[in-house]
Amino acid sequence: MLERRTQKVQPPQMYQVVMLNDDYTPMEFVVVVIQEYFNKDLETATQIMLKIHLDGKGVCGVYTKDVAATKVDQVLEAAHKAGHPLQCLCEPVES
Ligand code: TYC
Repeated sequence: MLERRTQKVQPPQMYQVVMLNDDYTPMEFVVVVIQEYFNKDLETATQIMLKIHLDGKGVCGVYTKDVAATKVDQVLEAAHKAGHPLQCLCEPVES
């Protein structure tokens, strides 16, 4: 019989999508991006944007690896298309 103790399933490693501040991307654009790709309401998106503006970076959301990577791609593509230097990245959440 198989050992039950060896069957434990770990929850997946989660990744946070971190957005970085810059001096050129308009605040309004960042708020729209956070609303659109991270499903935040206007007030929450504005708070996250202001935190990034003041602290240099901020977490927009926490996802599994593939979803986080897709969010990064979407943000970078939207920023590039709009001609803004907005940067974001994903990093593993400390467990
Ligand atoms: N610092 C930018 C400005 O003053 C606004 C900004 C906020 C840019 C957040 C990027 O991730 C960012 N226009």
